[in-house]
Amino acid sequence: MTLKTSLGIWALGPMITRFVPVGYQPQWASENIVDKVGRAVSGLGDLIDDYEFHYPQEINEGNAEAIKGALQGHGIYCVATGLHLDPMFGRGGLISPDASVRREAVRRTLAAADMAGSLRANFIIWPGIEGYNYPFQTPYRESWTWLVEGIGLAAQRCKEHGIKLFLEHKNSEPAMKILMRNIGMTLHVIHKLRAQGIDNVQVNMDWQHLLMNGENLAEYAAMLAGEGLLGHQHANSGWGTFDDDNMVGATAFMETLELALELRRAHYGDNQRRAAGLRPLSVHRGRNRGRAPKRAAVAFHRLGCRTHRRRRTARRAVTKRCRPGVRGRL
Ligand SMILES: [Mn+2]
Repeated sequence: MTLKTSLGIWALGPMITRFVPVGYQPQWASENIVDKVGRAVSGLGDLIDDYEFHYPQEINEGNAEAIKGALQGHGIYCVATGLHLDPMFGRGGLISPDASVRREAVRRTLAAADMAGSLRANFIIWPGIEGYNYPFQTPYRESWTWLVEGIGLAAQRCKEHGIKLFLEHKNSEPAMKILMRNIGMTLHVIHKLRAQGIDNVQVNMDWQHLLMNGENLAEYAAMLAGEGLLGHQHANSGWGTFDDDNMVGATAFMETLELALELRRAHYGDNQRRAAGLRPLSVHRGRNRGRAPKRAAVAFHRLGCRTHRRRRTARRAVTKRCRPGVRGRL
């Protein structure tokens, strides 16, 4: 199994909560994204293979080249949609009842898919702002239609680029009731798109998003693998029903251990590598960590590999074979 890691660059932010809106590490609030990438790469070295960015807040047409330089040979595995980061979409983007807002959400989502395509990265839609906060707020029937339509357009654009679309579900926050809130609703969207002939969509399991739903990690990894839908992984953990985004296995350790076993049974890294020549596993750092937890998180999912040494050897081989343009630091 050839697992690779990627890090969501947003984890190196100011650690904002609604009680401390400047963040617990306010010194990073105004940090330039290129400097942030440099800080990540110099601090993490070969613990992390590749990186992930939101479009357009973190990566966009204006800074992509500078970011690539700062990555010093590390790749960009995924670009994620950033509608939830813009106040314009506070009442939904793809499902906004305002047609002009909806059009802008679709335009940006397709631009994000184009950015991913231009980088040979995959595209993640976590539709966290596509939901509602109150009863009687939402025309549910139309909202669901718009959601499936919008995701379908994005999937089609990804298909034209030859990349995958990963769908990531979560039940709440920032929208209190997110439409695509569990694994079943994610499969509903995927099957609606399959019926239209769109088959480049897989599930991005964000582990705490499953745990906070009471969804068992290993069961769904195995089920998705059986359907050819086991996509990218966002690895993290949490205490209960909130998205703590803690480091991997800090809680729910046994469930996470069982997941590691199922990923191995599914030949997870091998499948990914054959399918896309890219890296399947991401480690998200949440709010409360320093160097040691990062190392622990990375060490954890090496459990899925026979030895770290073999992994590194295999990784070098893959890099040489698949990505001759990448500097040979891996
Ligand atoms: Mn995630």
